[in-house]
Amino acid sequence: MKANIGLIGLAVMGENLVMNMESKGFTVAVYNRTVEKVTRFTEGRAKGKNIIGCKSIEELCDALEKPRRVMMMVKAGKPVDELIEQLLPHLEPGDVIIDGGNAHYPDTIRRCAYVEGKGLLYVGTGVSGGEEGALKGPSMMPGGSPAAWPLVKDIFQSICAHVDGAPCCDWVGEGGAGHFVKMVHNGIEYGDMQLICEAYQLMKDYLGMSAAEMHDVFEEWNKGELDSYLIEITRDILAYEDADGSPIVEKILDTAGQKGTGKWTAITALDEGIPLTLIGESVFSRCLSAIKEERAAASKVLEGVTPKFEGDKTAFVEDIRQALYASKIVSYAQGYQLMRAAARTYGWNLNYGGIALMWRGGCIIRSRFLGRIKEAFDGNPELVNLMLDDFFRGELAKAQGGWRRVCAAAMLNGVPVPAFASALSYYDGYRCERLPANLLQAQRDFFGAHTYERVDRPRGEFFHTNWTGEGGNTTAGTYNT
Ligand code: NBP
Repeated sequence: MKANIGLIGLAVMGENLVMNMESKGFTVAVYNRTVEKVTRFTEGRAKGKNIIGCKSIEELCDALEKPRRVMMMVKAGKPVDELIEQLLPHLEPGDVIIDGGNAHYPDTIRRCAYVEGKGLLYVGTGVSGGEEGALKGPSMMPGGSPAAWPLVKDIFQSICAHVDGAPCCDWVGEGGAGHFVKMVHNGIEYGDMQLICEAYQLMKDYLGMSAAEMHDVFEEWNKGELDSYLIEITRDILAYEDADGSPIVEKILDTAGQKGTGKWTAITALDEGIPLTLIGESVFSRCLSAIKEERAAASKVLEGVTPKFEGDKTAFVEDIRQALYASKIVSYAQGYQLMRAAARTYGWNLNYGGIALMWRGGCIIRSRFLGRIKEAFDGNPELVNLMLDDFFRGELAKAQGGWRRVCAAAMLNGVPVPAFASALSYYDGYRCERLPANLLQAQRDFFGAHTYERVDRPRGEFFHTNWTGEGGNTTAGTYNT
């Protein structure tokens, strides 16, 4: 019997995806560079299952029904290029190569064109949800050669997570669109985590709350509009005790790691000219946390204030909830603006409501909130900014009082809230008809003859002032980068 799909890379994600596929009725052929892992798998967890162990890439390709579908679940980067080269001699036009790893989307754009040039099809799919997701149903974001979608749809939509019967997997778009959307997902994950951490720091350092008290707050929050996987695990983390009975969270060193997808999202935003401030601040916050020794030394010499809370604690906790909720709306609004800009750059026809649906289950940012985002984009696929949707506009209006009080109190009491504050500044900047960029343009024209447009003349006409009486009338080019 031929296998329905082949999978290369039997590490944590690959193994679990294979088990998931097999449990949905697919026969899977497997291969791993270190071949002993194939035997270990087929004689262990995969024993007695419809899983065919292969000792070489050639054997794997021979084991597959046609057109062949081969999925790579290996370390992102060079290994993927190497594997493509090893696969090509054993595949035929019409076969599909799938990369389910965390590839950077420009690599997927390049690989897709390369593989298509050889007459084959290519899919770069984001897979989110970690080990458990891979086994029980991940969120999947596939893009690449459109002709490949009908060939992989059945398998992908069988193994992915489902919410209310709908699969958390749909075709995202051409080329690198799938990996792009996965990258934005990861960036949003950075933002969601940072927002929760800021709420925690305010409750701990400003309100003086214990881990147990904070656990109760997160338990309450998880019953409302913030209901999400990350709020849920934060609730559980806060209740988790170390061997001595104290909360383990307080014993964990405060230096954050990162693998780079948040950084890629922020860099892409800079390249696209999109103010993705909240995710940017979340990446920088991890960088600031990483310089622990520098911070420890600075804490002894730099003047600040000692946080001092007076007032109604319960009311302030509600303000924090509002700040978190409003900032989260801003973060998703910014993330969607980035997707819209990239779609223009790369000619992708992204389905924004569908993307929210893909993220609603199986992945780290899964939440009730995403259902509302889907409704917003289904209602108006051309929505320019999520904050302008009637529902979210109303939610921001309701939350802004608490949000402003939290940011102000944090500033006055020396508690850092980069994500809350940058989100509020974005909100205020976005709703500001006249920003001070008129002065900025004057400065640019003053020192570099960069010219400016005037409010009393049509757009596109550029003017230069000889500010000092010494410059000539020669202007610089008016190009924008
Ligand atoms: P790893 O990212 O740790 O990769 C290990 C696998 O890559 C092993 O099977 C290894 O084979 C194989 N490999 C390497 Br390393 N270099 C290779 C090469 N040159 N040729 C062929 N195979 C090679 O595994 P993972 O954590 O399961 O993740 C797989 C992919 O999924 C990654 O891209 C990851 O970023 C992504 N991802 C991971 C998670 C997660 O929670 N872990 C979640 C979502 C996505 P070997 O056994 O011979 O060393």
